[in-house]
Parts: sequence; C-alpha cells; structure tokens
Amino acid sequence: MPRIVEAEVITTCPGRNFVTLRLVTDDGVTGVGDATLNGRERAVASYLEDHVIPCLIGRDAHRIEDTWQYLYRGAYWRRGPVTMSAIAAVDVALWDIKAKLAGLPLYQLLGGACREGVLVYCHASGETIEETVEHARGFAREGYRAIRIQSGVPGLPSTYGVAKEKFAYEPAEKGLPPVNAWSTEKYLRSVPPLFAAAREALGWDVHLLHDVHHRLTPIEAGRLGKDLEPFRPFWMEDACPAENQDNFRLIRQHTTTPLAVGEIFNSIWDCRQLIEEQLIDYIRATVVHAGGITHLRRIAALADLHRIRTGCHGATDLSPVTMAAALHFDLSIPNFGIQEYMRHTAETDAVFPHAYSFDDGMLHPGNEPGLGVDIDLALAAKYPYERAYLPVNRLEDGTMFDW
Ligand code: EZ4
Ligand code: CO
Repeated sequence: MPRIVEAEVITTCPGRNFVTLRLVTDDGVTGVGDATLNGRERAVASYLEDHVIPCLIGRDAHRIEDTWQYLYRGAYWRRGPVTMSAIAAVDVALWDIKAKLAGLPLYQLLGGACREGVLVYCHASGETIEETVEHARGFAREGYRAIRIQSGVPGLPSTYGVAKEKFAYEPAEKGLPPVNAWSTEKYLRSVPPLFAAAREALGWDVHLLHDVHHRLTPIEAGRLGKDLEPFRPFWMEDACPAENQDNFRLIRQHTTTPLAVGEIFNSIWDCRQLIEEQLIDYIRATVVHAGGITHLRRIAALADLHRIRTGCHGATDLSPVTMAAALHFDLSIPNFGIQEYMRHTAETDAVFPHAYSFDDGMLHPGNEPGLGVDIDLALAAKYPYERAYLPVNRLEDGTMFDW
C-alpha cells in the first residue's frame, strides 16, 4: 500500500498566484493538485496546511473515494469554495499518484477516451467591436473552432473580459480591489452589434460564446438571449447570479439561446435544481473549485441524465495542473461539451511543465503516466506570493453591484 509520507503547499506567483499541493508516497511517487482560489489564495493554503495535511500523513494513497468522504463528511462544515478547493487539490494529487502507479495517463483510469480530443474555446477581446473581431479572426486562423467574444462597452471606462494589456486578460490586480463601473443599459445595447459584426467577419462555422458575468436580472437576460438568437451563439454564460436557481426558469421562458452557468459552484448541490429542471444547457463547474475529479464526475453523471453537457471553467487563474486534470476528465466522459482555454504565460508554463498540447482547435492531455504535469519547485520558489484582488463593480451612481 502506497502511504502518503509528505505533503507540501506551494504558493507561487509567476505573474499571478497559484496554490499547489504536492503529495509524496513512501516509494517516492509524487502527485500534484491545484488549490488556487483567485483573490483568496491564502485561505485555501491555510485550510490545507493547518487542517488537512495533518490528517493525510500515513494514509493509503490508493483510497481516493474514502479520503474524499473523510475530508467532506469529516469536516462537519460542508461545501464552500475554500473547503472544496482544498479537497479538490488532495483528490487530484491522489488521482495523479494512482495513474502514475498504474503507468497510465489518468484518462485511461477514468474509462478511456470517448473522443479524439477536447474542443476548446479561447477568449477574444478588444476595446471596440473592430478590435475584438480582429482578435477573433487571428484565433480562427490559428485553428480555434470556438471563440468567446467580449468588447468594451461604449461609455464605460472598463469592463469584464476586455484585456488591458493587448490581449492578455487577467482580472486580478495587485494592491486593493480595483473598482469598475457598470451600466446594464449601455451593456445590453453593445452586445448584439458585436455578434452581428463577428458573424459577418467570421462566418457561421465557428462557435461564438459570450460571458455576461452574473450581471443581469432574469428578464434582462431573457431579452439579451432573444436579441442574440439570430446569431446562434454557442452559449450565453452566467446570465444571472445563480444563488437563486429559480431565476433561470424565467430566462428559459424567453429564449432558446443555450445557457451555461456554474464556474463559481462548488458542489453538486449548487447544480441540482438547474440540472434536474433542465434550466441550463452547459454546466461549468470545474475540477479545482468543485471538489476534484471525484466530485465533478458525479456532477457530470447527473447532468448526463438530463442531456446537459459540461463546459468547464478554464481561465488563467486555474493552474496548468487543473487544465491537465480537466482534459483527462473531458476526454473520458460521455457528455462533454466544450472546455474553456486561456493560454498561460511563458513564466507560468515554465513553473508547471506539462504534456498537454493544442492542435486544430482541440487540446489533448498527452500520454504520460498520471496527469502529465509537474511543478518545478526551484523555479516556483523564485516567485513569492503577492496579494491580489479581483475587481469590484459599482453602478454609475455608486451602488455596489455584481462583478
Ligand atoms: O472571471 O476566472 O469565464 N471565465 C471567467 C473568468 C473569471 C475568473 C475569476 O477568477 O468568468 O474570467
Ligand atoms: Co465566466
């Protein structure tokens, strides 16, 4: 039986912060799990170091399900992003170890490949519609088959999803939380012309996506969905905050634009009503924030019963460890939909050497035993943690709003 003898939490900032758990067995086999929670990194690191690691030392590394149950049920205080990201890190590190011990890439242990590769979507953005469309055109030339489009909103100084430094979008900033301004009216006017221009320039063979980022009421979302219908978007993401899952019923009553939600969900309970009542089309819960591969498989299985597909979150605050785990997961489930993919910077890629690769619009996790990703400890140590926050959002009259 492989015993866990060492566990270390590494926080590194090669341009942005990542928290990684690294487990070692008595035979010297290592496994890595991502525990990054953007803007709240130290909370998960402490949860792991102070509360989880003492319980891991000496455990059988093969007992993944039992360890998951032990950490979930055993905490008494269930769910929440901090807890579930910590559990995810342990879960993914244990899957990495098990697959290495088996000498197989992880997707083989999850049932084997269901498809040749993982369809991904990238992010195109710009201050103006012209810039965004130009950016998207570049991605189409690189072979991307699905592109998310976000543009600046005329009359607002900055908004979600639009890169400040040409094309590298990173919402978290050092210092205190930046303040954005918001106007729903201005925003709602700006999106249909963006889609019209993108269809005109890119044609109909490329999938176009859009992220509302939790900012509309259900009836506003219904109207936007309706306005976008002629342009056949692949999905409209996070149309409303999903704490109140009933909201999505109202959106559904007004539009056939497919709906995606769930990047901030952390358990199957956050998805249950949306899935069981078929209020969405794509579930965006992800490995790192929703309890690891063990729990995400359960969410996907529930979604499959209702013909809902996955569309896992994959922004740059999810480390290459999560990207690798997501690709093994995506390849192995029957109801995969699409995977978000924002390329990491060269600094981040160097800290996390990985086997996954992009070809012809799809990612493949590679065939190295385990996840096929590691952390370079010496390089990681050169980039100490730097506090950073996601922005906050206010209406133009100063009212605090959803970011
Ligand atoms: O704002 O990951 O679809 N992608 C997103 C991301 C989120 C960030 C928050 O940390 O919504 O850009
Ligand atoms: Co999103």
